[in-house]
Amino acid sequence: MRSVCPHDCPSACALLVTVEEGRLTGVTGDPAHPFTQGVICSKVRAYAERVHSPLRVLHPLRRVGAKGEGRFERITWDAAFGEIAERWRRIIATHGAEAILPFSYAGTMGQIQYFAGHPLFHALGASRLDRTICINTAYAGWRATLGAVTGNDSEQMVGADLIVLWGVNAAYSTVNVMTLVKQARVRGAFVVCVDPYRTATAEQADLHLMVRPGTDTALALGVMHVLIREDRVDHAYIARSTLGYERLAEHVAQYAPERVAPIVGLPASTIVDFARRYGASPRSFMRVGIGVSRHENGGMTCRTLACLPALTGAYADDHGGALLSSTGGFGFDSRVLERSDLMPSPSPRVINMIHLGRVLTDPVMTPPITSLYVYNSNPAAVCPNQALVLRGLAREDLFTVVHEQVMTDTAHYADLVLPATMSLEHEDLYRSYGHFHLQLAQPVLSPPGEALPNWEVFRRLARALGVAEAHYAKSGADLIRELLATGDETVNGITYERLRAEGSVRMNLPRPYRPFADGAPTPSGRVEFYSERLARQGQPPLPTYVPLREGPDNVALSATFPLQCIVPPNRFFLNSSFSQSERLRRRQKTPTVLLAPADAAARGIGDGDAVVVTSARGAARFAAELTDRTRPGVVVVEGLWWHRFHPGGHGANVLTRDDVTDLGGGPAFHSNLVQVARAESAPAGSALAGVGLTGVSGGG
Ligand SMILES: Nc1nc2c(c(=O)[nH]1)N[C@H]1C(S)=C(S)[C@@H](COP(=O)(O)OP(=O)(O)OC[C@H]3O[C@@H](n4cnc5c(=O)[nH]c(N)nc54)[C@H](O)[C@@H]3O)O[C@H]1N2
Ligand SMILES: Nc1nc2c(c(=O)[nH]1)N[C@H]1C(S)=C(S)[C@@H](COP(=O)(O)OP(=O)(O)OC[C@H]3O[C@@H](n4cnc5c(=O)[nH]c(N)nc54)[C@H](O)[C@@H]3O)O[C@H]1N2
Ligand SMILES: [Mo]
Repeated sequence: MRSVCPHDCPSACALLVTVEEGRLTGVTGDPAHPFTQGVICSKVRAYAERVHSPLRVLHPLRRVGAKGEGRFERITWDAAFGEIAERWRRIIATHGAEAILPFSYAGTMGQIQYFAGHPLFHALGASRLDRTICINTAYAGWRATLGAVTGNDSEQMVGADLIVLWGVNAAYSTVNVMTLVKQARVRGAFVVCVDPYRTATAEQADLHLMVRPGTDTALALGVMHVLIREDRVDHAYIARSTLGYERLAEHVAQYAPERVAPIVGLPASTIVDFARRYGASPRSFMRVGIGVSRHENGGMTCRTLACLPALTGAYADDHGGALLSSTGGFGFDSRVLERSDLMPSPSPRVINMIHLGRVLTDPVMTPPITSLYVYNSNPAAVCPNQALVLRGLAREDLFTVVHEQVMTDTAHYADLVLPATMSLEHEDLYRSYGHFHLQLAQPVLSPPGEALPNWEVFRRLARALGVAEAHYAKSGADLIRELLATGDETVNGITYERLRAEGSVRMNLPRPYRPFADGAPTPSGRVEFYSERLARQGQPPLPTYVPLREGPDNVALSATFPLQCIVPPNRFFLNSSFSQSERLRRRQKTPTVLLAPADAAARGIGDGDAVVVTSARGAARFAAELTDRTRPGVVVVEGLWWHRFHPGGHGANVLTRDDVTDLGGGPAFHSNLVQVARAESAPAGSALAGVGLTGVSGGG
C-alpha cells in the first residue's frame, strides 16, 4: 500500500508499506517515485517501532502528579473537551483570549493536520504564534535576492559539472539528494561540501571546505571577488536578469581572498581555486541547506549565496542553478486552511515561538499566558534556551494541553494529554520543500486506543466552544478540494481524484524548471544584487559580512566561553522525533560532543570521557568524541535527545540562545560560545545548578 512520510524533511518520501493483521510490518521507498527512487532513511525503515511504540498515547489523560513527573489518569474524551472548554471560558472571561497560546510546528507536514488548529485559535482571538523555528530566516534571505522561495529542480543536478552542498547535511537530513549527487558524480560532476565539520555528506564530497561557523557570507564574497576580478561571469545573464551588478562589483573589491581567508579559516588559495571551479561553467548546481541560516547573520548568508548562480548564469542552465527550498513551486493558497479572516479586529498579538521560555516566565506580560495548547511539536526539546522553557512549562498556574502521538517530555508537563493519530492512520495532503511532487495518503491502519487526528480534535473542540463551526463542518477531503481549487497554473489538472488514483503528482511546472532563467519576482523583476527593500529594513543593501556577536570576535565572552558550538541534527532522530525509539537511541549511542584533539588535550579530556558543556544559558553532559572531523575552536553536538533520556537531564538546547537572527525572526541555534570540561572537574554544582529541572524520570 502507498503512503507518504509525514515528517518535517525536504524529501517527503513516497512510501510503500505492508500491514499484516493490523500491524505495520514493513516500510520501503517507492522505487517508481522520481525523487524517492526507492531510497528512504533508516529511521523510517524502522517505522513500526514508532507506530507501535510502548510510549504511544492511547487515551485522554489527566495529570495526577507534579508537572514534569509524568503521572496521569485516564479520562474520557468528553471529560477532556469539557474541561478545556470550561477552563478556556474562564480564562477568556478573566484575561481575554490572548491569554491562550497555541504552540505547533511541523510534526506532520500534512496540510490538513498542520493547519487544523489555526481557524479555532483565530476565531477565539487567542495569541498568534509566529512559526519561526525552522525556515523563516533562510526564506527571508532567499526572498531578498530572488523574490520567491523556489529554485532549480534538484533532479536536474544530474548532468551538472559541479555540485555545491552548502550548509546541508543531506546524508542525514534528506538522503534522496545524495542519490542524485551520486548519479551526477558517476557522470563526472565534482562535488564540494561547505560545512564547519566533516559530516557524512562531506565524507562523500570531492572537496570539503571546513569553514568557521557563521562566516559563509565572507567566503561567498571572496568567491565573488575572484569571479569578478578574473571576469568569470556571464555578462549576458547579468544584463538580462539582475540588478545592481556595478555596485556589487565595486563593493566586493574589498573582499580579496587574502582578506577573507583568516575569517573563514581556509587558505586564500583554496578560496581562489573554489571560485575558479565555480566560475568555470554555468552548469553548477548549488543545494543550500537551512542549517547555514541558523546563525545571527544567517539571513544575509542565504541572500548572499542566492547571488552566486546569477553571476555565472547558472540559473539559466538546464542542469545548473540553486535550490534552498521548493516550497514556492506549490501554487495554492493555504489561507483557506488557515482562515485568518476569522480573527477579531484588532488582530491579537503575535508571539515568536522561539521566545516560548521568555513569554511563559515573563512576570509583567499583559495578559499573561495562562493556557498553552501544544500539537505537532515538542517544545521542551526543540526550543532554544531549554532551561527557561522548562521553567515556564513547570508553572503550576499554566493550563497546558498536549495533543501527542507519543509521551514526549513536553507531554510530561501537561495537565491534559490527548492521543493523536499517526500519518498511517489518517488522510492528508503533502507538499515538499525539497521536490515538486504533491502527494496524498490514505489511512492504512486503524488508530490505536482512542487516538484522533488533529482535525477531528479541533472540530470537536470548536463544537464544545461554539466557534468556527461552519469551517469545522468540512471534511478533510472537502478541505483538500478547496485548497486545490485556489491553485494557480502550477496546480492545473491536479485534482483530489487524480491524487487518490496516482498518489503522487508533479506540480504543473516545466522540465527543466529554471524559475530564475530570465529574472526573478522581486520588486525590480530581477535577481537583486542590490536590494532597496533590505536597505529600507535597515540592512545592508549589498551582500555584507557581519561577524557573529556570540562568536570568536566577542573577546569578553570568549574569555569564559572560548569555543564555538554548533548543534545540527543527528542521523537517527528527526528533530526530537524518534528519540522515543529504544532501537534508534541505541544506534545513536549516547549524546556526544565532537571535539578537536587539541581542544581536548588542553582540557585533559580523553576520548569517551564524560564532559560538561556550558554556555551562558546552561549546561549539559555529553560523551566527548575526539576527532579531526571538527577544527580546533569549534565543537559539535548532533541532535536532540529527549531530556529524560539525556544523562544529566538536559538536552543540547539548554546551551542555545533564544535571540533572533538578522532576518525573518528565526533562531540563531548555531551561534553559541561554550566551555567544555571533564564532568568530574566541572565546578561543583555550578554547571547544572540553577536550571530548575524537575528531575530525570525514566520511560513513559
Ligand atoms: N536525520 C535527520 N534528518 C532531518 C532532521 C533531523 O533532525 N534529523 N531535521 C529535518 C528538518 S526539520 C530540517 S529543517 C532539515 C534541515 O536539514 P539541512 O538543510 O541539512 O540543515 P541542518 O541539518 O540544520 O544543517 C545542515 C548543516 O549545516 C551546517 N552548518 C552549521 N553552521 C554552519 C555554517 O556556519 N556554515 C555552513 N556552511 N554550514 C553550517 C551543520 O553543520 C549541518 O551539517 O532536515 C530535516 N531532516
Ligand atoms: N539544537 C537544535 N534545535 C533545533 C534544531 C536544530 O537543528 N538544532 N532544528 C529546529 C528545526 S529545523 C525544527 S523544524 C524544530 C522542530 O521542532 P518540532 O516541530 O517540535 O519537531 P519534533 O521534535 O519532530 O516534534 C514534533 C512532534 O509532533 C508530534 N506529531 C507528529 N505528527 C502529529 C500529528 O499529526 N498530531 C499531533 N498532535 N502531533 C504530531 C510528534 O510525535 C513529535 O513529538 O526543531 C528545531 N530545534
Ligand atoms: Mo526544520
